[in-house]
Amino acid sequence: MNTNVKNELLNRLFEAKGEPVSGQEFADEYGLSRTAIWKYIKEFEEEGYEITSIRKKGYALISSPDRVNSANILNHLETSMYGRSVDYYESVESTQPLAHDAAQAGVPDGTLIVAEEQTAGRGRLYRPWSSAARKGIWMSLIIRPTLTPQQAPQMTLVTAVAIIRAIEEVTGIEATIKWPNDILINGKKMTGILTELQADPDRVKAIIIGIGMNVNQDEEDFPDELQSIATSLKIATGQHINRAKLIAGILRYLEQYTNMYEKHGFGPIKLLWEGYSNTAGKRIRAVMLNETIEGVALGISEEGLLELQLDDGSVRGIYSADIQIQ
Ligand code: BTX
Repeated sequence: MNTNVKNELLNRLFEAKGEPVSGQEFADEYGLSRTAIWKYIKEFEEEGYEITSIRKKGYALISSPDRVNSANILNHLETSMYGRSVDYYESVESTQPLAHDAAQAGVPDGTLIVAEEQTAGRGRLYRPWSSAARKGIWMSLIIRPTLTPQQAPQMTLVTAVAIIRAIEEVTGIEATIKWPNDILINGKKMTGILTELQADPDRVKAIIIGIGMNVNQDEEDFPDELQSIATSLKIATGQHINRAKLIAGILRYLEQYTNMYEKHGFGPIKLLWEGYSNTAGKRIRAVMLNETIEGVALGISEEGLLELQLDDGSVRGIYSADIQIQ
């Protein structure tokens, strides 16, 4: 089966917005038989698409299933680069290593690896990330911005702001950011971000942005150990959310803010970020690999470090830590 032709046929059906697409014309264009087209249509129906066949006119798309495949994302996509190329999987161990391999193989800027389910999703320090089938957004975006390796970690903060804006747009909910990589709703973790880098000493080759977002889980969908600390958009809104639309929104804001970061540096992002942070001004404990310190969070620096005022009055910039708000 030719996946590209199949994807293209699905894209045409979406673009036609319910109007018929001629099977004959599509078959001629790609040098296929009409039977081959008919087989693709049958496959789409098995995947949950409702398609009607209109005599002498062709095939029309009536409705699409709740999937985060390329066609569903493209249907909402308004970016110029991000998400224009999508590798979609039903189930993977983790999208992150697939994205690393794809980046090394030279895929274009903005290529998205997305899966309905991860069986071994991971967070920072290889902690497990629960990624239930068809309930969330489990994706890794490969970007190639003109940034130095030192500027790359701030992409976590750029991504956090983009996600908050997209959530607000699609659901009306205002989430908050817990430095560095958590998005919270009502104090519970709703999204995690994992930013990884492929670089030469002086040049970024690719940044892999892993996003794990709880979207349509009910409380009982989370494993026991997460039920008291995790939440989803469905729990917060009481509504089923269109994941493909949300992905398209995230990609649009992310493309816009990454461009802004490349052109104008971290200043404008820092301002946006501080508006959504739930950390500034609070007394926190920062747990790092080899030490734990306490103090009052002042904000973030131009480099994206969390600035913590310790009890002796001195200020420490923290690169990476788990934060507990006291
Ligand atoms: P993190 O290290 O900040 O968070 C990991 C911790 O979060 C876990 O130890 C657990 O306590 C908690 N946790 C696990 N799963 C969930 C969940 N679904 N909701 C809320 N809390 C949870 C955060 O790391 C970064 C996560 C990135 C995940 C994406 S998904 C796409 C890509 N592929 C992949 O394997 N990882 C990234």
